[in-house]
Amino acid sequence: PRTIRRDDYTPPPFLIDTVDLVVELFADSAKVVSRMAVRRNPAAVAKPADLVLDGKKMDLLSVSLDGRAAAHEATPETLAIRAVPDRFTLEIATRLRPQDNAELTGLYKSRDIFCTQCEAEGFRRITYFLDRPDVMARYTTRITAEKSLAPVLLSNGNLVERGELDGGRHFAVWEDPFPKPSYLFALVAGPLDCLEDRFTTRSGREVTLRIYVRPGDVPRCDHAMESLKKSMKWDEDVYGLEYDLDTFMIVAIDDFNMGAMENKGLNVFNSKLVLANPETATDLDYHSIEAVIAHEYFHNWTGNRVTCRDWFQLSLKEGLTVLRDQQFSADMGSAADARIDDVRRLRAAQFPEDAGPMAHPVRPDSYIEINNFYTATVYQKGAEVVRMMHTLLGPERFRKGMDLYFQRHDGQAVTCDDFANAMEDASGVDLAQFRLWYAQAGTPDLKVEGRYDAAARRYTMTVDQSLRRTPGQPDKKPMHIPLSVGLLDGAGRDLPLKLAGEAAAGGTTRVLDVRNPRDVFVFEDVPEKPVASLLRGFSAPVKLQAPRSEEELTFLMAHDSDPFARWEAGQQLGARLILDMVAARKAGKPMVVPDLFVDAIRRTLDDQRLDRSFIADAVTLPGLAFLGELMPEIDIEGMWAAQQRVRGVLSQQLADRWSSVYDANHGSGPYRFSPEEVGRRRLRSTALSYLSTDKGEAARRRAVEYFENAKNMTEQVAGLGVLAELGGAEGDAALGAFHERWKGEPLVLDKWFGIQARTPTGDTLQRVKQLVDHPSYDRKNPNRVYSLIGAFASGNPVQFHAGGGAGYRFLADQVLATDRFNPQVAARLLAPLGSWRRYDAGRQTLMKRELARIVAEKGLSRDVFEIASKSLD
Ligand code: B3K
Ligand code: ZN
Repeated sequence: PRTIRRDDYTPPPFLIDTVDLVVELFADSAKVVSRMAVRRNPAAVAKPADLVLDGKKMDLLSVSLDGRAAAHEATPETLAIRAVPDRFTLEIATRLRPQDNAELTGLYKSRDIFCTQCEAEGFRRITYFLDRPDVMARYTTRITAEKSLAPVLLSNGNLVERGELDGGRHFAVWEDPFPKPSYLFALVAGPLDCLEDRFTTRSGREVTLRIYVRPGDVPRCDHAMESLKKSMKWDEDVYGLEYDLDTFMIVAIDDFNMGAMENKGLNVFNSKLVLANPETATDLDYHSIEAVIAHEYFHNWTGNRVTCRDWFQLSLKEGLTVLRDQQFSADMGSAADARIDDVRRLRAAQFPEDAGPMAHPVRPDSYIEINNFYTATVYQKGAEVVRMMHTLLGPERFRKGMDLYFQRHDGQAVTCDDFANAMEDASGVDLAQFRLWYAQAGTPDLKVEGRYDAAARRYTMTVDQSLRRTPGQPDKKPMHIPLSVGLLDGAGRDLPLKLAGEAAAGGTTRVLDVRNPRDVFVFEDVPEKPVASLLRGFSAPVKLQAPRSEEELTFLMAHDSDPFARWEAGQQLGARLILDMVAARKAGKPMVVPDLFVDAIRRTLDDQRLDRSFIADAVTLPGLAFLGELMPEIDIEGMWAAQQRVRGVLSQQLADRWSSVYDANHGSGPYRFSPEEVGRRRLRSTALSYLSTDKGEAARRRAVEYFENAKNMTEQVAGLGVLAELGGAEGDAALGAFHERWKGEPLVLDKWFGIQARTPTGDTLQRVKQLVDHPSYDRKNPNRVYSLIGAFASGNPVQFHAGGGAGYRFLADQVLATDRFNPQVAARLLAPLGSWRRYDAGRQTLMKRELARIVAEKGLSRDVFEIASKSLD
């Protein structure tokens, strides 16, 4: 397979100004006629005689140029039109078989609904085209179908005509006034009901909002609709951005490779990110729906109005839009929780990626298959990069930068550099060195040491940065890192900060510009030896090392005014003692949990000033993915044993606290998705899980009671998770009852599969293998596959890495089987095998063996080949 390189970019030799599509849908095929106005691109470097279009997996029916037959030649992935004039109309007819399209890109069928997924390169499976984001055209789409099969016909833009045809067929014509790249094209047709609402923009434009779902699901759309309206309002209030069409539509689809897609005016969503009611959706589902609806809506400006020049610039739209959805979520609930959530996710998914074989810059330099680069690095780290600009510029200048970006680039396909230029020009802040964040892969290590000079009343902070090599990038340059810090006095109060050379103190939180391998910052007029609060708000995506005593960390846990840093102090302390215990265990010594940690957790539980969500966050131990990143060689059994020991000790020594938290947070009244109620439920289920660690009779009884009395899906799932881990008769009974009750609800059944796949105890692999053969399992449905195979391989490290390689073999078999029909899903499943370098020699051999077996397979997709072969490099 061919490697595509960023440096090879050249502007397209031709442009397409308009596309008129006629799509005729039938029970077993679709016919597409595309009529395009094509002209040579004046900005092109080369002037080729032929027009070469992208296209694959279709039957070509006819080609005509300006109404006459045209000389052409098709290969499996291209169509060349010979010796074309400077300006012409091209008409191409193709036939497709959507019902056989199990890749779920291009035009496919999800049960009885026709739908499309074109990002990144799916449009070329619908018709031959210049399928690249810098070719922007105005689309008109005429859809015809039998009325009884597809009563609803949708595409981008505004509905301009509809009517009846002979033979029980009907048609609809949609016109999108905004030029767009082909990846934003969408078409949906089928039996759908809709929830309708309205939104008036701040300039008075009336927008009709519609959410289309399968008949019967309309009552589960209210939360999605509320989320949409909040998003529209928020984008006006915070960024001054208004919606620009008369209708905004969302369609929920059951078979979807990822979360959702921001097609212009017609977002297509995985139904799990639309449908919700308290009986079937958890708090986490409610939260994800709100966040993803916002994310896709925000793309209308960051992605659609201003799009990417090429796919290497993917983070231009994704990093920026993730930052925007994070800001939105912070405004909708607790900002502290939201930030903790962002960081947890970054550390669990992106840090390992940055340390593994697929490590790549936020703006990658090369790829074999672009679908493999919809990664935590492009999305989550990309968002951190934009957030750092926000930190360096401050909110006002950042907003000016955004305004300038839209003013300059509305209607264009641009680069990450164009974005940084707008930020720089609007603010006057020099971002030259900062741009390295787009170019250099890897997570910087930051070492911070402080020294207090009592006589001089001076506190000196020495900051060392380093960046390890990553694939293809042996030598790294120092980065520009915004390091947000504060200093606390002995009573835990923030001290006013004055840096050497400043006339007066300014503020109690300062952002230090770290730019060199070593930087030294001197604070003056410091009255006493302070405790430093470092990386407040997680001001940069780095790994921080600071020699702080356990007492200092517990002090910060109790006093830091920055909620993120306060939570982080607890995580650092927890991680440190777990890692100490892992080392002790390895040396055959006892694992001891220091009282100081138990006391700190007790104080957190007793602290009346803290809200419940924060307490739940603060008493949750660091996860295995995060801990693993801190170890030179990941010791899964050791981490698990240590983590369980800490849980056990906290469970015993704070038993009275967990009980009272459990009892006090019972709750009453109907389900509400509010920060307070979500926090209450979270804290209560956290207490339940601590109360269940001893697996005793009382614990079992309590968990059964909790599960049986659950008043909503959040409680049911929490109870079921605890019972599944407890195992035994209670576990089996609960799983049986849950299945019996929910076997008709696919989204709920996904949770049933997922909980079993994630159970860290018992013979989980055996169970997962049996579940693959369960009548409710569907290997073609991505949600189902992720909830079983994905949850086991990525969400259950203890079991995945147990059993002498049986888990690895199982995963490889599943990847190969899935790759035959859905390469994107197969490639995503594969990722955990890539981390083999991080384990002991025995596991390395076993993991590599499976990767080698995959690479050796004939007919492998580009997707799986790229990940498997790079993982072995
Ligand atoms: N832009 C889409 C992702 C498309 C993935 C293609 N493999 C959803 C999003 O990030 O908003
Ligand atoms: Zn996105």
